[in-house]
Amino acid sequence: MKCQKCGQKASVDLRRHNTAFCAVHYLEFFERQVQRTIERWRMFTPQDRILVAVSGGKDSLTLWEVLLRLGYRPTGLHIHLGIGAYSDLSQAKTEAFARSRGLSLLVVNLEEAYGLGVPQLAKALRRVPCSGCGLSKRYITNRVALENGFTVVATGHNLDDEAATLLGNLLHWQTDALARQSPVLEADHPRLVKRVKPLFLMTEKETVSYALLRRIDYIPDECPYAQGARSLLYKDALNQIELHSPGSKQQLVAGFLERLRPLLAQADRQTVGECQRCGQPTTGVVCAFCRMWDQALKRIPVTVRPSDTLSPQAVGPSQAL
Ligand code: Q46
Ligand code: ZN
Ligand code: ZN
Repeated sequence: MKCQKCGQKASVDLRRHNTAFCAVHYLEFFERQVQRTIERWRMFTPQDRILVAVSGGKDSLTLWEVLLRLGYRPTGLHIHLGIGAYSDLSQAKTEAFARSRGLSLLVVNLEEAYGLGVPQLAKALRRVPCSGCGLSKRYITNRVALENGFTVVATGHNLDDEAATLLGNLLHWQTDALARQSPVLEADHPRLVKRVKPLFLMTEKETVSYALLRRIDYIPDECPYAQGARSLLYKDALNQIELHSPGSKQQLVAGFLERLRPLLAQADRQTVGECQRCGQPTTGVVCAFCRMWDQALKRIPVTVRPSDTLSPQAVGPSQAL
């Protein structure tokens, strides 16, 4: 196949767009698509203070790279989850990326801040690791963003992630989760920071192609707990459909956002107050994060108690407000 732009040999074949590009024009295409998504969904402007949640994997490092190349100056936030060698390597890759580009990075260590890493937390809660992990990541990113003056949090979720989450939510009729599934979650409370997903229209394969062509050194291994997660089953099923009908994943996600989500979001209006314990937004009296840690620390008592303010460790140059 030949590049649609210059006629040279194509490096990336995009069946769902019925086109192909050489390396140079693919990188250009990818960055232009992300910029369009940011503008079309009014995610942020160059005046915003952007905090990118960076795991050290291909999606989040790609997002950081693209935002930089588009002229934004985002700061990274890495959360060390305490998942053995996987977490150590994830942090090392993230720090190396930040250092190589002179970027500011904040690091929070879950175990140091709260007393337990993800595996011990799961054991204490007697739940799958992803449930405590996901809740902790959402809580910590919001809190760090809020306490450090960021106006928006950007995460690296891609189209495959969004389509798999949507399929899972539909299969189990999780209407609350469906109402909140969006590439842009506005800050509808003063202690909530807006959250956006600028890569939500780029597939996993497209993101990997970008990362490889830009020689981004990401952690190639998946989290050990990702194996066996339901989301992988949904991703496989969606890949089968996409193979026979290119463009299906985007149709599913875009159709949902256009037709169904507005109705669900209208019906889901809840009053958000502040957690009595930590002050973070919640629809209850005490937030889900504080309740979860209360429950875990009852079973595995540790000396560290959730602190009033999180003090992330700064790596690299700091960004003035
Ligand atoms: S890091 Fe955490 Fe993921 Fe690992 S424990 Fe599950 S949620 S799989 S993105
Ligand atoms: Zn070309
Ligand atoms: Zn709380």
